[in-house]
Amino acid sequence: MPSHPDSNLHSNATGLAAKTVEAHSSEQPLKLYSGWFCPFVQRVWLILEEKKIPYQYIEVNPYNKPESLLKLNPRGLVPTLQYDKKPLYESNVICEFLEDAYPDHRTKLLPSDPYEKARCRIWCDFCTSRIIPAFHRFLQCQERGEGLDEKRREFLETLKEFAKEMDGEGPYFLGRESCLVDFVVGPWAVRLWAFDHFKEGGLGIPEEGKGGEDEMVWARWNKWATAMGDRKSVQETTSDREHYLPIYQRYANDTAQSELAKATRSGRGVP
Ligand SMILES: N[C@@H](CCC(=O)N[C@@H](CS)C(=O)NCC(=O)O)C(=O)O
Repeated sequence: MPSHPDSNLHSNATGLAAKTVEAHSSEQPLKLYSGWFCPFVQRVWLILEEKKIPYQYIEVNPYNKPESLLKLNPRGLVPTLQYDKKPLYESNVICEFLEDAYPDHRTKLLPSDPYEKARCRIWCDFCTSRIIPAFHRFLQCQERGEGLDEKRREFLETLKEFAKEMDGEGPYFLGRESCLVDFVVGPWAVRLWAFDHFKEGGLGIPEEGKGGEDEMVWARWNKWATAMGDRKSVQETTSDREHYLPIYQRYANDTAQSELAKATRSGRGVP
């Protein structure tokens, strides 16, 4: 079988993320099987860092799956967690698990009010079921002009819908304190540079003062995105941009179309 094109991607985290990896290289009962480049991993990684939970970081390439990963997760996806010698996977599930399993570790991720908690889960789901698919349809669009504009519009609509749900003041989704929703959506927000880099016309969020009737919504989005980009945990789990470039380059041209379709059908993500 031909090897997956991402099987030879850069082998390890770089920049500030490399320092975080280094700080978590010693043996711990809680193990994170990770790919440095993966936004689903970053969700979990952010929460481990935010909550200061002791963990061991183990870098694997999920496109060249080692036996150690397959033993824990037969689908061989990252993130995979080993907890008390037992496996756990699916980033959203792991994030909530960490909240439940380490109750004394603050930051608290979900409000105790049942309605607010459920509302947070709706917006976590919105990220997975609406924002991420629209992100990929836009990144992979091979058309130019109207075809590309339509995918851009569709993606920006999901961001606006999300921004309208945020607390008015912010900067985070629920207000002054960050919550699960911020960490579930954040990894894609800090990858938006890929559109300016690879797509004609760029990401297309209007500049300040040029948002027309959406001016306030974009101002709120920008406040949130800036707060996320500035957050220590986000910076310390992000590698140097030059190593993400070849991955997104591949997804932004047509060579990865069929992989994305296959991955989406089987519930897998792509970087
Ligand atoms: N639904 C999974 C998606 C995880 C995922 O797709 N990770 C990618 C890397 S970004 C992966 O492991 N891909 C390997 C493969 O597709 O075989 C989650 O939320 O954890």
